[in-house]
Amino acid sequence: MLGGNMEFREIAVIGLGYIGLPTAIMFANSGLKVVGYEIRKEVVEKINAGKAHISEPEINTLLNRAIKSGNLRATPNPAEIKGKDAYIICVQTPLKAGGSPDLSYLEDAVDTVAMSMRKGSLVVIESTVPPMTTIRMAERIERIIGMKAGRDFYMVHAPERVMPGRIFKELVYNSRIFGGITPESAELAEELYRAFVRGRVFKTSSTVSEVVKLMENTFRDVNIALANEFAFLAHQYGVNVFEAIELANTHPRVRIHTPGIGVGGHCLPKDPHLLLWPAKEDFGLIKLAREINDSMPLFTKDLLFSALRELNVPPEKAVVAVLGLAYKGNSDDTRNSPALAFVEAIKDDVAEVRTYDPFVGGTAGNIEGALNGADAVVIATDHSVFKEINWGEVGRLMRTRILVDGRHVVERPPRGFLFKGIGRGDL
Ligand code: SAJ
Repeated sequence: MLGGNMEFREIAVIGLGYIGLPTAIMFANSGLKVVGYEIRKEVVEKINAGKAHISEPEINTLLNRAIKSGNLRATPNPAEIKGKDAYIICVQTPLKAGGSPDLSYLEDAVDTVAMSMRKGSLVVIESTVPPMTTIRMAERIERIIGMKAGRDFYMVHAPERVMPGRIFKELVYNSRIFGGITPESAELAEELYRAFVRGRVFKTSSTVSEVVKLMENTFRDVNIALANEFAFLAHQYGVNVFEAIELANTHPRVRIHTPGIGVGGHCLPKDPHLLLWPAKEDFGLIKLAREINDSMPLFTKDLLFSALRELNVPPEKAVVAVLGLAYKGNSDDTRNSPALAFVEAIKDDVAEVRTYDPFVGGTAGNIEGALNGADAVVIATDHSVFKEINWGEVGRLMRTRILVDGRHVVERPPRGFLFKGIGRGDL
């Protein structure tokens, strides 16, 4: 059945990662028949066994429900996604070494969809992409199957906006933007997503929707860079930047973000580059913000080394424990993590680096294992458990008691420690 009031019964989700899997689960638990297409065979096996390969609150319960209902199954076989009412593409769009977008995953996914879809199918791109990409992908499908976009099939950009840690709530209650290559495509997307979306829906063109998504993350990245510059100034003026930010944020029109060891994840470090990529001229502010945020692991290194100097610990003899490798608190996600960049920045200049992260495998078994005999401990991720550390107790295990806080986890410097913190110019 073509055009409006289309019934979406059977759909396919392409790419079962941090966005694709929760999205597939939501549609399946809303009564649609969902085939999840994923090239990683080991991920497919885990999912069909009801085990998620990513950590997110509620995910295993909701995945099991979807699998048990028979509404969701995963497959690495493209033959199993033929003739679906809709295809939702949730593949990664990383950057290449030089900073240009790598759209190869997206192009592969679009080609697979083109070879699988039928007349009247709706194709949704949830991946974050440079402006005008959805139109280019529609043209790509037209070239492959000779059907006309907007007449024989529909296409929309539907950016995800969810925050890891509360994905399932935000999938339902966040407002959504549907950018269609035609208004009808956007209408159809609303019909499809109303299966579980309760938030407000806004419809626009695909290029506006692409730009909006990139603006959202760039806005956050630039504001974090500003907060980091305030932290630099706080060290010069001898003030506690967090006290100053708290007070400034009491102003009705001020919302200063939180300075820290850096900006990680799959989105903020990359999206400003996607926004600027097709642009015809240079845009300094957005680029400078990226440079400032990328410099924060080195700023943290300077804090550490100034503490080692103060206590006459030669860096090349120093044992440094790093708490947290994930890019943000209570997550297992280490993509573009500033904590990893920090470890990389110090590892050749100190005697030993030990890491401890309760969410990430391959680190010390417990905090005691990381701190035993260490000269310095650096907090690189704001996991909630780190707020509970009894510094008096664990400090006794250390050779030298240096504490560097890269994530404003420690409110009051513990006694007996030389304490340094990003933005803590008051100490
Ligand atoms: N960070 C700071 N200071 C802050 C806020 C964050 O240093 O004030 C750091 C975090 O520690 C982390 C990085 O920035 O390393 C990014 O964390 P985040 O919590 O800002 O965002 P993500 O990447 O987990 O999710 C963002 C969200 N975008 C916005 O809030 C505008 C989310 O809504 C998007 O869906 C997601 O990007 C995405 O996938 O695009």
